[in-house]
Amino acid sequence: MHIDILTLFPQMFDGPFGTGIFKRAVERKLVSVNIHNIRDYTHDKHHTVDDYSYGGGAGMVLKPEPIFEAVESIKPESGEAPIILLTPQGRLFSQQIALELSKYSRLILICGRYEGVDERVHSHLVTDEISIGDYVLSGGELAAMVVIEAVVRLLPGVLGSEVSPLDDSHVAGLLEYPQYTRPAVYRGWSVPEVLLSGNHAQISKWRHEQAILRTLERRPELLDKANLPK
Ligand code: 4FV
Repeated sequence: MHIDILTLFPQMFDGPFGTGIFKRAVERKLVSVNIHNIRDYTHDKHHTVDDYSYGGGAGMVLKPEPIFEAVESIKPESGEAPIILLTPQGRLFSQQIALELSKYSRLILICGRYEGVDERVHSHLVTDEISIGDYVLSGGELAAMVVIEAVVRLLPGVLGSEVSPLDDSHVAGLLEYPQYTRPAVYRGWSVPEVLLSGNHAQISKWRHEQAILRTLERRPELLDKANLPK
Protein backbone atom coordinates (compact mmCIF):
# COMPACT_ATOMS: atom_id res chain seq x y z
CA MET A 1 0.00 0.00 0.00
CA HIS A 2 1.16 3.55 -0.76
CA ILE A 3 -0.08 6.44 1.38
CA ASP A 4 0.15 10.14 0.46
CA ILE A 5 -0.37 12.65 3.26
CA LEU A 6 -1.06 16.38 2.77
CA THR A 7 -0.15 18.50 5.79
CA LEU A 8 1.29 21.83 6.91
CA PHE A 9 3.39 20.01 9.56
CA PRO A 10 5.26 17.09 7.92
CA GLN A 11 7.64 16.79 10.90
CA MET A 12 4.72 15.68 13.13
CA PHE A 13 4.89 12.27 11.45
CA ASP A 14 8.56 11.63 12.21
CA GLY A 15 7.84 10.04 15.57
CA PRO A 16 5.05 7.53 14.76
CA PHE A 17 6.58 6.59 11.41
CA GLY A 18 10.06 6.20 12.85
CA THR A 19 9.28 3.43 15.30
CA GLY A 20 7.74 -0.01 15.84
CA ILE A 21 5.39 -1.86 13.54
CA PHE A 22 5.17 1.00 11.08
CA LYS A 23 8.92 1.44 10.65
CA ARG A 24 9.31 -2.30 10.13
CA ALA A 25 6.47 -2.37 7.58
CA VAL A 26 8.18 0.38 5.57
CA GLU A 27 11.54 -1.39 5.77
CA ARG A 28 9.84 -4.58 4.53
CA LYS A 29 8.22 -2.58 1.69
CA LEU A 30 4.76 -3.60 2.87
CA VAL A 31 3.80 0.08 2.91
CA SER A 32 5.30 3.31 1.59
CA VAL A 33 4.46 6.88 2.55
CA ASN A 34 4.94 10.27 0.93
CA ILE A 35 4.35 13.34 3.09
CA HIS A 36 3.56 16.49 1.09
CA ASN A 37 3.71 20.01 2.56
CA ILE A 38 0.63 21.89 1.32
CA ARG A 39 2.71 25.08 1.43
CA ASP A 40 4.86 23.67 -1.39
CA TYR A 41 1.81 24.05 -3.66
CA THR A 42 1.55 27.82 -3.28
CA HIS A 43 2.91 30.30 -5.79
CA ASP A 44 2.95 33.65 -3.94
CA LYS A 45 6.07 34.89 -2.14
CA HIS A 46 4.37 34.45 1.25
CA HIS A 47 3.35 30.87 0.44
CA THR A 48 -0.20 31.70 1.61
CA VAL A 49 -2.24 28.62 2.52
CA ASP A 50 -5.02 30.19 4.58
CA ASP A 51 -7.29 33.23 4.54
CA TYR A 52 -10.15 34.87 6.43
CA SER A 53 -13.57 33.25 6.44
CA TYR A 54 -16.08 34.85 4.06
CA GLY A 55 -18.91 36.19 6.18
CA GLY A 56 -16.53 36.98 9.00
CA GLY A 57 -15.86 35.07 12.19
CA ALA A 58 -12.74 34.21 14.13
CA GLY A 59 -10.09 31.93 12.74
CA MET A 60 -8.68 31.23 9.32
CA VAL A 61 -9.69 28.75 6.61
CA LEU A 62 -7.37 26.66 4.41
CA LYS A 63 -7.51 27.90 0.81
CA PRO A 64 -8.71 25.46 -1.91
CA GLU A 65 -6.01 26.10 -4.56
CA PRO A 66 -2.92 24.55 -2.85
CA ILE A 67 -4.94 21.50 -1.77
CA PHE A 68 -6.46 20.90 -5.21
CA GLU A 69 -3.06 21.34 -6.89
CA ALA A 70 -1.35 19.03 -4.41
CA VAL A 71 -3.92 16.26 -4.83
CA GLU A 72 -4.03 16.60 -8.63
CA SER A 73 -0.24 16.38 -8.77
CA ILE A 74 -0.12 13.13 -6.79
CA LYS A 75 -3.34 11.25 -7.48
CA PRO A 76 -2.83 8.21 -9.72
CA GLU A 77 -4.01 8.29 -13.36
CA SER A 78 -5.49 4.86 -13.05
CA GLY A 79 -6.51 2.82 -10.07
CA GLU A 80 -8.71 4.08 -7.32
CA ALA A 81 -7.19 6.01 -4.40
CA PRO A 82 -9.69 7.31 -1.86
CA ILE A 83 -9.06 11.02 -1.15
CA ILE A 84 -9.84 11.24 2.56
CA LEU A 85 -10.27 14.46 4.55
CA LEU A 86 -9.87 14.06 8.32
CA THR A 87 -12.63 16.22 9.82
CA PRO A 88 -15.07 16.15 12.74
CA GLN A 89 -17.80 16.23 10.05
CA GLY A 90 -16.69 12.84 8.68
CA ARG A 91 -18.05 9.32 9.30
CA LEU A 92 -16.87 7.97 12.66
CA PHE A 93 -13.75 5.85 12.22
CA SER A 94 -14.03 2.15 13.26
CA GLN A 95 -12.36 -1.23 12.83
CA GLN A 96 -14.79 -1.90 9.99
CA ILE A 97 -13.62 1.25 8.17
CA ALA A 98 -9.99 0.31 8.85
CA LEU A 99 -10.64 -3.09 7.26
CA GLU A 100 -12.35 -1.39 4.27
CA LEU A 101 -9.45 1.01 3.71
CA SER A 102 -6.86 -1.78 4.06
CA LYS A 103 -8.12 -3.24 0.79
CA TYR A 104 -6.92 -0.26 -1.31
CA SER A 105 -3.45 -0.10 -2.91
CA ARG A 106 -3.32 3.66 -2.37
CA LEU A 107 -4.74 6.20 0.09
CA ILE A 108 -4.54 10.02 0.02
CA LEU A 109 -5.09 11.71 3.39
CA ILE A 110 -5.66 15.47 3.80
CA CYS A 111 -4.95 17.03 7.20
CA GLY A 112 -6.86 20.23 7.92
CA ARG A 113 -5.75 23.07 10.20
CA TYR A 114 -7.27 26.28 11.61
CA GLU A 115 -11.08 26.37 11.36
CA GLY A 116 -10.97 23.81 8.57
CA VAL A 117 -10.70 23.71 4.80
CA ASP A 118 -12.68 25.64 2.15
CA GLU A 119 -16.03 23.90 1.54
CA ARG A 120 -15.15 23.34 -2.15
CA VAL A 121 -12.50 20.83 -1.01
CA HIS A 122 -15.25 18.87 0.79
CA SER A 123 -17.72 19.09 -2.09
CA HIS A 124 -15.48 18.88 -5.21
CA LEU A 125 -12.23 17.10 -4.30
CA VAL A 126 -12.42 14.56 -1.49
CA THR A 127 -14.10 11.16 -1.93
CA ASP A 128 -14.44 10.42 1.79
CA GLU A 129 -14.45 12.26 5.14
CA ILE A 130 -13.44 10.50 8.36
CA SER A 131 -13.64 11.64 11.99
CA ILE A 132 -11.75 9.86 14.76
CA GLY A 133 -14.17 11.17 17.35
CA ASP A 134 -16.53 13.92 18.47
CA TYR A 135 -13.94 16.37 19.77
CA VAL A 136 -11.95 19.18 18.10
CA LEU A 137 -8.23 18.84 17.43
CA SER A 138 -5.94 21.65 16.26
CA GLY A 139 -5.16 19.69 13.12
CA GLY A 140 -5.95 16.52 11.21
CA GLU A 141 -2.43 15.08 11.60
CA LEU A 142 -3.08 13.05 14.74
CA ALA A 143 -6.30 11.74 13.20
CA ALA A 144 -4.37 10.71 10.08
CA MET A 145 -1.85 8.84 12.24
CA VAL A 146 -4.65 6.99 14.03
CA VAL A 147 -6.21 5.92 10.74
CA ILE A 148 -2.87 4.87 9.25
CA GLU A 149 -1.89 2.89 12.36
CA ALA A 150 -5.20 1.00 12.37
CA VAL A 151 -5.06 0.30 8.61
CA VAL A 152 -1.38 -0.66 8.23
CA ARG A 153 -1.49 -3.28 10.98
CA LEU A 154 -4.21 -5.04 8.95
CA LEU A 155 -1.97 -5.35 5.88
CA PRO A 156 -0.80 -8.95 5.24
CA GLY A 157 2.60 -9.59 6.78
CA VAL A 158 2.76 -6.43 8.88
CA LEU A 159 1.96 -8.08 12.19
CA GLY A 160 4.24 -11.05 12.96
CA SER A 161 2.60 -14.40 12.16
CA GLU A 162 2.02 -14.97 15.88
CA VAL A 163 -0.43 -12.10 15.99
CA SER A 164 -3.54 -12.09 13.81
CA PRO A 165 -5.39 -8.79 13.54
CA LEU A 166 -8.49 -10.91 13.05
CA ASP A 167 -8.30 -11.81 16.75
CA ASP A 168 -8.85 -8.18 17.56
CA SER A 169 -12.00 -7.81 19.64
CA HIS A 170 -13.49 -5.05 17.55
CA VAL A 171 -13.33 -7.31 14.49
CA ALA A 172 -16.05 -9.44 16.10
CA GLY A 173 -17.64 -6.25 17.34
CA LEU A 174 -16.91 -7.10 21.00
CA LEU A 175 -14.52 -5.63 23.55
CA GLU A 176 -11.34 -7.61 24.32
CA TYR A 177 -11.48 -10.35 27.00
CA PRO A 178 -9.27 -9.96 30.11
CA GLN A 179 -5.60 -10.70 29.49
CA TYR A 180 -3.19 -12.10 32.13
CA THR A 181 0.52 -12.95 32.20
CA ARG A 182 3.01 -14.17 34.86
CA PRO A 183 3.07 -14.17 37.90
CA ALA A 184 0.04 -16.43 38.44
CA VAL A 185 -0.51 -14.64 41.79
CA TYR A 186 0.32 -10.97 42.29
CA ARG A 187 -0.34 -9.26 45.64
CA GLY A 188 -2.81 -12.04 46.33
CA TRP A 189 -4.67 -11.51 43.04
CA SER A 190 -4.79 -14.83 41.14
CA VAL A 191 -5.10 -15.55 37.47
CA PRO A 192 -8.48 -17.31 36.76
CA GLU A 193 -7.99 -21.11 37.08
CA VAL A 194 -9.45 -21.83 33.64
CA LEU A 195 -6.51 -19.98 32.03
CA LEU A 196 -4.04 -22.24 33.81
CA SER A 197 -5.98 -25.42 32.88
CA GLY A 198 -4.52 -25.90 29.40
CA ASN A 199 -8.06 -26.83 28.31
CA HIS A 200 -8.24 -24.68 25.16
CA ALA A 201 -11.94 -25.31 24.54
CA GLN A 202 -12.72 -24.16 28.08
CA ILE A 203 -10.35 -21.20 27.72
CA SER A 204 -11.88 -19.88 24.47
CA LYS A 205 -15.40 -20.40 25.88
CA TRP A 206 -14.44 -18.40 29.00
CA ARG A 207 -12.81 -15.67 26.86
CA HIS A 208 -15.89 -15.35 24.63
CA GLU A 209 -18.18 -15.10 27.66
CA GLN A 210 -15.91 -12.47 29.22
CA ALA A 211 -15.84 -10.46 25.96
CA ILE A 212 -19.65 -10.47 25.83
CA LEU A 213 -20.02 -9.62 29.55
CA ARG A 214 -17.50 -6.79 29.28
CA THR A 215 -19.20 -5.42 26.18
CA LEU A 216 -22.58 -5.64 27.91
CA GLU A 217 -21.21 -3.71 30.93
CA ARG A 218 -19.18 -1.06 29.09
CA ARG A 219 -20.50 -0.72 25.52
CA PRO A 220 -23.93 -2.35 25.30
CA GLU A 221 -24.64 -0.49 22.04
CA LEU A 222 -21.88 -2.57 20.39
CA LEU A 223 -23.84 -5.76 21.06
CA ASP A 224 -26.57 -4.68 18.64
CA LYS A 225 -23.96 -4.55 15.83
CA ALA A 226 -21.93 -7.60 16.93
CA ASN A 227 -22.78 -10.67 14.84
CA LEU A 228 -23.54 -12.91 17.85
CA PRO A 229 -25.47 -16.18 17.51
CA LYS A 230 -29.00 -15.57 18.85
C1 4FV B 1 -10.65 15.89 13.54
C2 4FV B 1 -11.37 14.90 14.23
C3 4FV B 1 -10.44 17.28 13.97
C4 4FV B 1 -10.88 20.37 13.08
C5 4FV B 1 -10.39 21.70 12.62
C6 4FV B 1 -8.61 20.11 12.50
C7 4FV B 1 -9.68 19.54 13.37
C8 4FV B 1 -8.95 21.53 12.25
N1 4FV B 1 -10.19 15.35 12.41
N2 4FV B 1 -11.29 13.75 13.50
N3 4FV B 1 -12.00 15.00 15.42
N4 4FV B 1 -9.89 18.13 13.06
O1 4FV B 1 -10.80 17.65 15.10
O2 4FV B 1 -10.59 14.06 12.40
O3 4FV B 1 -8.85 21.74 10.90
